[in-house]
Amino acid sequence: MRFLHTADWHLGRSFHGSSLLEDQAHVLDQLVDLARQAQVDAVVVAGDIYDRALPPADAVSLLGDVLERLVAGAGIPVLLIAGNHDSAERIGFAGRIAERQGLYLRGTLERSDPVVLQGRQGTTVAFHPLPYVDPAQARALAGAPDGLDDHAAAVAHMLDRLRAALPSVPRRVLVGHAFVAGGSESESERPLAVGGSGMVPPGLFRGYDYVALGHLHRPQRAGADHIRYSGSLLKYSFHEADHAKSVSLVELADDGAVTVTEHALQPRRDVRVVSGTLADLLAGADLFGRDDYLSAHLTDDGPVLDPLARLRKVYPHVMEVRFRRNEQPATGATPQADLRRRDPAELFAAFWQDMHGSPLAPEQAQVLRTCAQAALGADGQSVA
Ligand SMILES: [Mn+2]
Repeated sequence: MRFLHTADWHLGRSFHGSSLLEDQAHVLDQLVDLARQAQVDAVVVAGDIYDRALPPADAVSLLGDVLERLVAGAGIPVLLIAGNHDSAERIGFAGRIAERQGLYLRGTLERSDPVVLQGRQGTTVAFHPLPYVDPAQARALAGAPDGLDDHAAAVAHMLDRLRAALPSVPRRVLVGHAFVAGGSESESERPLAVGGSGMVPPGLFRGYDYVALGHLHRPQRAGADHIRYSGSLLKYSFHEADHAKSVSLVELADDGAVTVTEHALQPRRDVRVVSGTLADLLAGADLFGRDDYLSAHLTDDGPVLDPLARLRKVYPHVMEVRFRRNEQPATGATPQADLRRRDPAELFAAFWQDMHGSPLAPEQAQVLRTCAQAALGADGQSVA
């Protein structure tokens, strides 16, 4: 059995106010091509299909188009589950009808029957869909025991339900959306629990040959080599600039042996952090990939006028500007007490020293004294 494991598409997401739909369509084209060329037996999408419960219409159209190409066009079964960003009911809409065509949509937690698929090489695999488990929804299920207070207890209960519905199939894959302990977080994930981690221990997943996870946006293992996150489709924050986004091609042999190959996705525009003085960047210091989504970290010491608009003339997709000088640790030169009694020019000089790590130049100090005297009356009180 050979299948593609992907997750966290977040269709309809925007990046610093700019729609990513074309970027998402661009990498989904690659995913469809890979599924066809590798002749996979299935594609599993482990949640966070959309970025929000009520996705924009063009995001719904994109998903419809991709599913049509995979399921109807290439005859590849697709299994989708809801993540914490999705509306469980909307993802599962018309699921029992779609299943007849090879499209398996699992949103809410009621159903526990697996999706049993036959590989081209003959291996039969039971895929267990485990959409994002909200503890309150798990408690509301018929027959739920007491004590489903956190994610670990709720997921453990849901896995018991799935195992109870197990057919006599030797190979099993779990498709889930959860924060499994041992994984590392990124900035663009929405935390699952307020005031707690929402984590579940990897030991809960015993008995599965492979666990196809969604939620964490960096491709990674979680506690064991066969318990894995495929990572998101794209970099959804500048903190992910160093991630290599990919989809996982999973080969599951008759004897349960698993081989995973990560296939890189080539984004339409990369997400990068560039740094230098404004003059250097405007002069084209980083022209390679000038169309990428950029976070510009300016290293200028002096004042910089309207840097975002000026940078955009060279780099059309600069999304933010930061100043490296603001990131210096305070030197402690600014006096903490009796600020009202200090001379404003002296106070500013101390503040400058604190921010820059070097004193004001004599001519700067002179300009400052002149300004302070103009702003303050002869008696030292403000005239403004
Ligand atoms: Mn996500």
